[in-house]
Amino acid sequence: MADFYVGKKEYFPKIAKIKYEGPKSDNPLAFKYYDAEKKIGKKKMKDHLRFAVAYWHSFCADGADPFGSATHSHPWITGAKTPMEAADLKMDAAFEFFTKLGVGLYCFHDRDVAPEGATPAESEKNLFTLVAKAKKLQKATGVKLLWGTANVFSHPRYMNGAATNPEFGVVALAATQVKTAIDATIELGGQGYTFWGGREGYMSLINTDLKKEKDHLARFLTMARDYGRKHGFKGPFYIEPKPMEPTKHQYDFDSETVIGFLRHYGLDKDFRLNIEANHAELAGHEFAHELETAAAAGFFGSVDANRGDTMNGWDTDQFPISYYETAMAMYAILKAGGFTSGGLNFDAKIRRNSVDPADLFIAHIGGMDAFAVGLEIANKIISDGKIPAFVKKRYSSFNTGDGAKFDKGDMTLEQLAGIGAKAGYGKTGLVSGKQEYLENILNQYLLQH
Ligand code: XLS
Ligand code: CA
Ligand code: CA
Repeated sequence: MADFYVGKKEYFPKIAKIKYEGPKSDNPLAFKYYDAEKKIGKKKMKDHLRFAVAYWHSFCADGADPFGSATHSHPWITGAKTPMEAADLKMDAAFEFFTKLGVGLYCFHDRDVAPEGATPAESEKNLFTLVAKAKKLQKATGVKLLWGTANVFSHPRYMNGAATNPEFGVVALAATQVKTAIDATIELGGQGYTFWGGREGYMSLINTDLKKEKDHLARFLTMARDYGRKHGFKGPFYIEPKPMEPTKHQYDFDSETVIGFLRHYGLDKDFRLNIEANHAELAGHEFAHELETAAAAGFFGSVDANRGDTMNGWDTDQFPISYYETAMAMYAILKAGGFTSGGLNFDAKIRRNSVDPADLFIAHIGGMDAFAVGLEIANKIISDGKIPAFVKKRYSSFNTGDGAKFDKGDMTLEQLAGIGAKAGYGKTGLVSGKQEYLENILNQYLLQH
């Protein structure tokens, strides 16, 4: 097998397989920190990080924004005569990219991979033509599908939502897509299936029956779960929280909201969360907060790795670069036991003015390096032990005696109050949280890395 895959045509002829060259390298097309085979604790870096490439941003998006048209002219799109031919070339380009970058996983929406046809049956046929090709390429390259999903938000018919649409006919058409996308995911051995509630929310309460819409969302997810399980899909279904954009309010607002929703509707066994850094920020949370919240409730699943811009309030989907943020995220992920069927999917896009073919590689290299550093620092936090030991000690009054009884739920409020009354005020509570001390330790790890 060649070092990388090339279809009928090589799309990135000037770029060879990306290698690890170490922190001193000044080659923009080399990893400085991501050393796939390096062992961190018990696992190799590549097995800890489980990177995936997002088909939509990397091979479909063209740099257009609300103020201007496309700036990225992809040869795999411009060189085709029909949408199906374009889809075929695009898949060659995608697998060339995955294998040159050395990423073992990818994610897609149905419509990223194949165009919509004139009827639902034709759309299904289109998708399965490309699924057959993907199956061959996965086999030839060893690249696997992290998760599949359906785009039930871009087409105008979904302007009022998909599963939460006030019109039954649209809900049924969304089902045709979701059913087929689940079939495609199963056919490709996809390790998960994601629901991002694109337009599952409202623009205004004045025209919305909120309770009905949430009930319908749960009904739809339950049907999808039952269908997947009946057809042999064993992986997790993911909900990807996002508080707003495109709707003013999205029902899957943040981790805590989604966990409550899943429990309320009895979906907590089959669904986990796919947490995106930029969406956390839009919800007013740190990325690590969303990860810890999911993990604490047993809902940690997968990650969409990117970042927003702290100066503005929209979903800029930039490539991650902050070591501080990746360190805190990887610390949360390691504490949660690491990834099982999830991974780090680069739901990130190069900027509108990043028009060199190499920019797509450079952006991913930076993101992979940022998470490699994050992993090293997180591992250092755990192996050095100062920070975890501090946190452990901070709660040590619950380890023995009355504290332990309280912790186990073995006490009434009267008993608890009695203990407080007997002890009196004294200096109880005046213990330093040492936040700055701990932050300085983390900075030391970062700089000594
Ligand atoms: C959009 C979402 C989307 C999902 C997949 O904001 O991030 O790309 O990840 O539908
Ligand atoms: Ca996402
Ligand atoms: Ca996003």
